[in-house]
Amino acid sequence: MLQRPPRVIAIHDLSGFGRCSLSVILPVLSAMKVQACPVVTGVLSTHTGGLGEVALRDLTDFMEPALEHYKRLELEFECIYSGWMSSAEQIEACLDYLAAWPKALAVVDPVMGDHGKPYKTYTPEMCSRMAKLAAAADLITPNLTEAAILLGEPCPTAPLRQFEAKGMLARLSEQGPRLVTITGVEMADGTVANLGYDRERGDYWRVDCRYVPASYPGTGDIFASVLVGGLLGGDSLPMAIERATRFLEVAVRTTFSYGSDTRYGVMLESCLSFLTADQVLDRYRLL
Ligand code: PXL
Repeated sequence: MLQRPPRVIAIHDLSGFGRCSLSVILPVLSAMKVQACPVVTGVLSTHTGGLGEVALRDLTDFMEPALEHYKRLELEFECIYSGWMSSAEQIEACLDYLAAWPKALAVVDPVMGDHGKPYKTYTPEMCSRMAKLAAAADLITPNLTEAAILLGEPCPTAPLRQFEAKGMLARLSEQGPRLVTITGVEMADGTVANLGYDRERGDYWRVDCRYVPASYPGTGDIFASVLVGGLLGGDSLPMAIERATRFLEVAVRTTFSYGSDTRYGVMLESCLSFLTADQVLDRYRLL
């Protein structure tokens, strides 16, 4: 038995304003009793989603020396969890982190885009390297846009039927990861769902989301962080997906009720205590 909280290397950017990446990942993992050790890929004034010209410091040259230091310290980590990258070389450097702790749960959130298109700073080269990194992961957590980019397919514009959703999950898993989730999938039955697939068990899962007519940056980061915290705390995959979905519902609905500027992200500060409350997780179902 571990005599300390599980430890995660979190390889993400730090955006000062807009509630995404490490600004939300660190509080979520801490609240879930997981020690998050950030390796910062870049420092930004804000996220790149509609707040104008950002100030950005790329930290590609920080990643390798930080890795070497952790190796010298012979630190153990139970999980390596990566997200937004500021250069193609950084995506490559993540592979060195995965290789250094081969037994750690390798979680790649292939942050590349949303709403059918790549983010401003993501070049085609970065997207193809991200596909290589995703192939080396145990678990990937794309949204529907990122899932399509990883598969080299056009982003679906129509709601997905059950067999189409299962096909996407299976094709993503064939690229390497044993566990796959896809967030924010509009299903043909009229609901938006977060989906999961466990290749070893052969099980497909869905957790339906209560609809809110607004979309906020950082929700993918929160989803993946709660998923990581849940899995490291002993959740099954569908339980962890439901935990993340329920938490985001509270955060999104709270924020929506205040009518805040969507670009400012969700009001995590007001909702964090929901993460530590006991919950009955029984609303996941087979896809
Ligand atoms: O939430 C994903 C994300 C992370 N980091 C930065 C971003 C975004 C999405 O826009 O711009 C800098």
